[in-house]
Amino acid sequence: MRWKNRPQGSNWGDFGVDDELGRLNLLTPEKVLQGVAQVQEGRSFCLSLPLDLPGGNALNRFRYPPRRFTSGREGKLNYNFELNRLNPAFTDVVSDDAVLLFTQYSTQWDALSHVGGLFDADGDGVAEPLYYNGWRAGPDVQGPAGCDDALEGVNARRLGIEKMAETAVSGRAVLINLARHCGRERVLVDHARLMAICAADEVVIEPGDMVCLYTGFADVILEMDGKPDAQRLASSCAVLDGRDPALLQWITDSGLSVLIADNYAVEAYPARETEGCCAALPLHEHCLFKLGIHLGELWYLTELAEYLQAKGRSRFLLTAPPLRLPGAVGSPVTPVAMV
Ligand code: UVW
Repeated sequence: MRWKNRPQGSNWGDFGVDDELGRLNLLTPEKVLQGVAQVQEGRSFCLSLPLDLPGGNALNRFRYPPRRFTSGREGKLNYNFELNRLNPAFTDVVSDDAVLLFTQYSTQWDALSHVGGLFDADGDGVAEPLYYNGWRAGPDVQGPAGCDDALEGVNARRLGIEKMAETAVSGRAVLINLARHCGRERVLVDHARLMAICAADEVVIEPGDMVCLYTGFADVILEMDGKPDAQRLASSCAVLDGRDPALLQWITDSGLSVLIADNYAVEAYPARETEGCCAALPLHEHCLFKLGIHLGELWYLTELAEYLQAKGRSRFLLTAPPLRLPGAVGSPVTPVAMV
């Protein structure tokens, strides 16, 4: 057993001592069938931004846009490469490329190895760095040996994003349209506000549902056309109040399987100031660390939200596997909604 004590409010061990899927365990075949039942018109929506947005690194100074490049071939580049260089009889022209991609730059999933916490799980009086279900920073989520090694050697041996990909991430999803009620101002949405919006729009969430929050933030990004204004981004659109205990308890009690938004971090970041020692990202701590709830961020939900509003609906079929990229702590994703 890796731990004696589990964090208060966590579900560590409930899905098995060695579980790496968390609440994805609730995305059962029954939830897939419930999702399929939502497909009535045969329309599909792409829920990803172009992956070179937001543009620059104004949103997060440690994350850079994708860089594409190619390799050399026979003294030329392997791009628009004419195969008649190999054999004069060949008529083919080929291009290959590679990409250097920050897995959390644009539309993304956070793996459960993305955010952990300091917690004394072995009861020795000293808090250790841990992730969901007590998997350990170091042996299980391996960091580089030193700063010079930062480009190599990072490897989530446990809780890597490939575990999520292997489930295929498909089932019924529910959209909550925060933008319709909150507009484009930066609004902190707490439990009371969220429940009032769900009641007004007759949105019902059942265990295993994937929950999507439409705030309009991705529309602001698109309007900035690759040249984001950091101040405007910081003051735009709704964010969840991760410091509201009632909201966190609702996430626990609702049984939602994953939580998704079109904004930067689902929750307000930085979170409201509070006294004492605490997580800077309280909703990340609650979801990724305590409950094993994957977070989707910077999704593009606009056209789907407009469609659902026009039809008086909130539910749809969602298929959204990340890349099956072993050991990664996040992944770009091209989610597909069907209605
Ligand atoms: C932040 O870094 C604020 O959020 P995330 O890593 O989930 O994008």
